[in-house]
Amino acid sequence: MSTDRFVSPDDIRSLFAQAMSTMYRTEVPLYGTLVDLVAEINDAVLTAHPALAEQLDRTDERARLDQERHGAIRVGTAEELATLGRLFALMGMYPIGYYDLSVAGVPVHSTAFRPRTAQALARNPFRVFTSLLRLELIENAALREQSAAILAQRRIFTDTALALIAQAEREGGLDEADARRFVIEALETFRWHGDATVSLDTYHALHDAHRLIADVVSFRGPHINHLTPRTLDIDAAQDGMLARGIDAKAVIEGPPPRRCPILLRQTSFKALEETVHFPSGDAGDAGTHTARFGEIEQRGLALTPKGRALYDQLLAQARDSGGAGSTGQDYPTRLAEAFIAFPDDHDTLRREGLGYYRYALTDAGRANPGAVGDLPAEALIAAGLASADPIVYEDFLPVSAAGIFQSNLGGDEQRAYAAHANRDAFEQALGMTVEDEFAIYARLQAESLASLRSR
Ligand code: OOG
Ligand code: NI
Repeated sequence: MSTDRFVSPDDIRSLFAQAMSTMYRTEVPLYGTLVDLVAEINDAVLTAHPALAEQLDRTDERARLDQERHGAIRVGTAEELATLGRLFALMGMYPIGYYDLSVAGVPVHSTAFRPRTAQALARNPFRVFTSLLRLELIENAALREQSAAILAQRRIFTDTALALIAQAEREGGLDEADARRFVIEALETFRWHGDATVSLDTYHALHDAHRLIADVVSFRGPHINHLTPRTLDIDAAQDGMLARGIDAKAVIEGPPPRRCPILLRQTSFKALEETVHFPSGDAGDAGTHTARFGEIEQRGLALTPKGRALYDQLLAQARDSGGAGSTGQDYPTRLAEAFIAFPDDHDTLRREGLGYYRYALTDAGRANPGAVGDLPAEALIAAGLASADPIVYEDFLPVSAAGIFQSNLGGDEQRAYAAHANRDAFEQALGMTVEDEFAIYARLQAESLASLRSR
């Protein structure tokens, strides 16, 4: 049976990412400024560092760089989350990783929907950080019930989107015309609504319980709250934002600047205060809401569990020293000092098993299969017969995500919930299990090692 009549999920994802970017540029013009800034910086970095440009060519990251984005949304019910899971599956995006943000005072738990094979990631790595509101963490029972009742009323997907999802599941895909319709219909779920569904009084009550609850419960849909282009130099991006007078977050989240970038570094501009219409009284009320922002990220080496444990330990050390968390003028210094203990050259990172690498034969290796034989990878690298390039981190960091949430909730609210990780409940709501990110990186590395011998 031929499946040619169906558009590949990778193509649907690319179309969707492009459509989302175009929509958000119109909705939040400052996001367009960030995209332009990042394009300028990336051009300059690639010109100044030909070796990096070659590495990105080898790892298929260069072509995707201009298109690369992540976004984030927050939903209110299990049904919404489960339907999103089905919608993203049509675009080849699957739930990877479980993030408990209650520890950071944000009443949600989350996953990232993203592609997971080397080929799909090379085509377009679009990812959406997706959070589910945890009503059970609201203390006020009446407010909890009111929120649940409001959420039960809303329909965040169009009828056509739902019909196309069901059709694709039944038939195994979407043809070109249906794929285009699906992208247009799916986009509706992520659109901003300037009119709330609750009265201004209700909005204030929700807001007093937690700003994020108001954000999820008061609107017709889970508006995309930011989109993030990927830069090759986040320090330059941060300087560029400040130079343009953009109200950037005070500190860059994640590891300090390094020669060999690891994991993820992020900065953002603070959420905009937007006018919202509330349907109270006869004419309604005007109010404001802060939710939508823009972010820039720099991605580096994906760490193994061993490397990640070291990262978590050093980050905690930097944040705890002086008891000042990530605030305080001296935080960048504390961070840099703590991370002296994290090796910063790829040979050491690789040999100590701290990160994942993609192995490939060099021209010399391809020309000389006899010499390659069964030699271990490290011996091939030493002999110039193979290369090892960092596998890029495709996921998120809970401490950083909490910092991004906090700086964008408007105000400096800090609320503590005890740790409430509940992966089982999240998976049950989603109707799928979330995949382990490390298993995916390990598989990508193993595939590349196998390819050294497949001749
Ligand atoms: C998500 C914040 C997390 C990131 O890049 O860590 C995030 C949100 O505010 O909904 O996007
Ligand atoms: Ni983000």
